[in-house]
Amino acid sequence: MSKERYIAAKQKWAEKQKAKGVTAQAVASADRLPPGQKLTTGFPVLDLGVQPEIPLKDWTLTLDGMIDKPTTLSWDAFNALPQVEDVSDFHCVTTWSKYDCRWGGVAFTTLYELVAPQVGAKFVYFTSYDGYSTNVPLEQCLDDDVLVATSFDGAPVSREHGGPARIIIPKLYAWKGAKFVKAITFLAEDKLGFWEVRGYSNTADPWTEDRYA
Ligand SMILES: Nc1nc2c(c(=O)[nH]1)N[C@H]1C(S)=C(S)[C@@H](COP(=O)(O)O)O[C@H]1N2
Ligand SMILES: [Mo]
Repeated sequence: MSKERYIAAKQKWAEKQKAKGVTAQAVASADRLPPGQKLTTGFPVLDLGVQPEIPLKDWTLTLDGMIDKPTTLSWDAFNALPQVEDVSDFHCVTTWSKYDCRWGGVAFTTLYELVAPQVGAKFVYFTSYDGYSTNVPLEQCLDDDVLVATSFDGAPVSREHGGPARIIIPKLYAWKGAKFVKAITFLAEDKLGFWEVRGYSNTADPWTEDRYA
């Protein structure tokens, strides 16, 4: 992954923030809803039946694998990193979508810069405190709207929605975003996560109804 790619993502992020401020888009166009989805105004909770309770003093985020600077961040160290906010739509494979989710936290690109991935790193594997996991190509994690989110609508991400910290990748079905995230591992080869080994699509594109493999 090139330095240029990383810089381009950061630049795009800055331009976007400047253009829109932090306000949500006011009008939903008809094609904003991916095929087969229904808009919800609530916020359903999807989990494995466990909502782990992680006291902030015990919370850590480990970054490992094919990186030059492996690290484990405490809650304070994580929150000392530059903070961003992004408003995005959320699409669950079970056919509900939610518009204008205002997430705050640390941009994936910030972590990317911090850990210095090696050239051979092509995939990212996320591990969670509830035993969940999921996998995403590194390239897709470098888009400007990919966050490790610690806030939703200006308040801490609740335990049911994946607090203290969860991954947000708006362009993919939401199972690709690990709640209760504990580790981010950089890999040369793809490694299927929890749902991916259970028949969900590995690519998870809502716009092509890429739901199941
Ligand atoms: N750790 C963990 N992350 C997870 C899940 C899970 O069960 N455990 N479910 C996924 C699925 S299928 C969806 S749709 C979203 C749901 O997020 P929500 O509960 O905040 O709506 O989280 C994703 N991330
Ligand atoms: Mo989901």
